[in-house]
Amino acid sequence: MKKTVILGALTVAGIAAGAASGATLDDVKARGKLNCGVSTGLVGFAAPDANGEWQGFDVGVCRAVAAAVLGDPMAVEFVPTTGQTRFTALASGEVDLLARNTTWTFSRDVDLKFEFVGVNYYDGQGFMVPKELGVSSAKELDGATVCIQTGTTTELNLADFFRTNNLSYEPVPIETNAEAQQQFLAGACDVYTTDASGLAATRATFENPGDFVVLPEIISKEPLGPLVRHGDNDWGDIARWTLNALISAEELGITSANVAELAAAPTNNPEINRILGTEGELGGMLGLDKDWAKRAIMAGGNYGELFEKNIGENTPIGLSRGLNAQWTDGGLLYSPPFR
Ligand SMILES: N[C@@H](CCC(=O)N[C@@H](CS)C(=O)NCC(=O)O)C(=O)O
Repeated sequence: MKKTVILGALTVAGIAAGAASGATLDDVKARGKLNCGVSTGLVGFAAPDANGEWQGFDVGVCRAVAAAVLGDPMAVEFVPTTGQTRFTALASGEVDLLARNTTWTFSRDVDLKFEFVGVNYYDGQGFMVPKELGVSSAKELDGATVCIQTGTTTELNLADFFRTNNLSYEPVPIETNAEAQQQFLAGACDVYTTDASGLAATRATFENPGDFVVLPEIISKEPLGPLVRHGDNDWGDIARWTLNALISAEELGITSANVAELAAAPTNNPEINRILGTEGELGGMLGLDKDWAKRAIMAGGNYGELFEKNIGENTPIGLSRGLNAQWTDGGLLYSPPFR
C-alpha cells in the first residue's frame, strides 16, 4: 500500500518535470481556450446545468481567469477530474489550472510540485449520517462503514481521527461524489465523510435532506484553492492575482454591476484605480492589458457575488460565510495589496 502511494507520487512528479514549464500563457492564448480541471460534478462548486453549461463557485474561478487572459469568460474547456486523476491532469499539461475543491497541503506543493495560488474556500472535514442512526457525535461511530473518496485528504484524515480516538471503521472506497451519494443513500455505508462544503452540496441534492444530519465535529483544516504546476511563475501570478482581484473587489465594493462605471475613469480610491487599470501598469506587469481585472470581475462578480450565487445562504446549499468572510468582517479572506 505504502509502495503504491510513493510510486504514485513519483509518477506525477515525473510527468510534472516533463511538462512544458513557462509559457502557459502563450499556450492558452494560442489555443484560445483555458483548459480548466474541475470535479466530475459537485453542485454549487462545479457541475453542468440542465443545458450542459458548467456552473459553480470553482467554475467561477476558471471563468474569471479566462476573462482576464482571453477576454471571454466562456472560453473555457472544462475537464472533469476525480480525486485520483486531477493531479495527473495538471502535471501532464492536460489542464492549465485546477479549480476543484483541492486542499493545499505540504506534499501536494513540495512533493507533487504544484503551486496553490491562494484559497477560495476555507473548509474542514465533516461527517454526515442518516438521522435514523441516532448518532450525535463522530465519536459514536465505532465500527461504522464509511464512504470515502479515494486520492483525497479525506481518506488520510479519517484514518488519523479514528486512530486518535481509538475507534475502528470499515472504509467503503468510492471514486466520485455521485457514486458516494448513490452508495450512501443505498445504505452501503453508515457515514459519508468529506469536506463540510461537499457534504452541504451533496445533501442539498437529496430528495429528503432533513433525513440526514451533519455531525458537529470538523476534524481537519481543508484550505481549498486553485493550483498550477511548479515552474511557470508568470502563469501562477496570473491565477493568483485574478483570485486576489475578486477578493479585493468585494472588500473595495467593486461589483459586477458597478465595475464598468468604476473603470470608466479614475475614482478617488487609488487601489480601485490600480485594479481596474485607470492608474498604474499592473496589467502590463502580468503580461495582460489594463482591463484584465475588470473583465475577471465582470465574468461572475466579485468573490462575495460568486459565493452568494453559487453556495450562499440563499441557495439550496446554504453555506454561511464563516471563515470565508472578509478579514474586515472577522473572516480569513485577505488579499495582499494591489500596488
Ligand atoms: N479537499 C479534499 C477532498 C476533495 C474531493 O475530492 N471532494 C469530493 C467530495 S466533496 C469531490 O469534490 N467530489 C467531486 C467529484 O467526485 O467529482 C482533497 O483535496 O483531497
